[in-house]
Amino acid sequence: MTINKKFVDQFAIVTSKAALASSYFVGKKDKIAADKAAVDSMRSNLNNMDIQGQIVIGEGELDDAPMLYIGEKLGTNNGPKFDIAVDPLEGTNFAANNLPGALSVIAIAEKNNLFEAPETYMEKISTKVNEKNVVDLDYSVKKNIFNLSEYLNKKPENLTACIMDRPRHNKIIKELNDLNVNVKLITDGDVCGALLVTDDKYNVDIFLGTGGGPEGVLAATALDAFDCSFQGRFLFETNDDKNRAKKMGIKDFSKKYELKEIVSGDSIFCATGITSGDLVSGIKIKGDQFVSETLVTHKSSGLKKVIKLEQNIL
Ligand code: VTB
Repeated sequence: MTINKKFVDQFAIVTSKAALASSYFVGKKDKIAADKAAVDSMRSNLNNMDIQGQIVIGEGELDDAPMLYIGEKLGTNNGPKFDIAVDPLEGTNFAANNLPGALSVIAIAEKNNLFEAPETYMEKISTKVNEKNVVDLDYSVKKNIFNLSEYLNKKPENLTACIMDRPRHNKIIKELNDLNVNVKLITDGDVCGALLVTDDKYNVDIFLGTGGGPEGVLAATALDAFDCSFQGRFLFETNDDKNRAKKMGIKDFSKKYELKEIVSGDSIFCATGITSGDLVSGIKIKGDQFVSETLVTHKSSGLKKVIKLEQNIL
């Protein structure tokens, strides 16, 4: 089964409208308002679509998220059954402070094909090389860099690794520095960070480090369409984390997930820029119209490109 291509445009419209809604709060130092605007817009537009959708990754569980909560059903109930993962505002700090890289993101797969990721941290690794045993979460940083260097025929000093700038990554960053690898530090937004391996124009060979689990699933969907590699391992630190994971059906807490275990079958990914960043430009308002840029992928048709839409502001 494949997902009809007409849904690509429909989901791109959903993320572009959510990005527009959030864009009114850019630079206003109010993360919550910027997020709420994107959530409200995304939810109402998804509800207008002829789909039987269910949120597998959203704003949290019902208790703490009245909207786009995990398990929430969306759509008119006429149409295909989809698993839906959303991050209506990825990079809340970027939007609140008018910094580059705020995105509105959605990933879709056919029902039961998208991993329901708990809201915990995930150790991640992605590269453009989709070959077994080159880069692996179980290898040391040194082994990954040497393998990648050999495979790409590039000296370590000509490789670039992208990683979030966090104290928890100090050891990895030191190892990368010792190996003379160029390090691209990002302050937030590891969905985008992971996707920088998809095209040589970004000059990133490997993305690694620990970030949000839900963000890992979103990134994995696009990486699958780009035929890049991804592995993730959840980190369950507290008993509470473990209990929630158990409820979601996770038995092995230290399992390393391969990309295909996170997303399988056909999928769609859309990421619209709220503020301009590496992947896409942000929302621009021109009179009663707005212009959006969305990175879209559709696994079965091989579509992967940035689309520019000009729509009326209603
Ligand atoms: C990432 C990143 C987000 O949170 O998942 C990160 O993609 C992880 O959490 O944009 P910490 O900030 O605790 O490291 C964000 O940076 C913010 O939601």
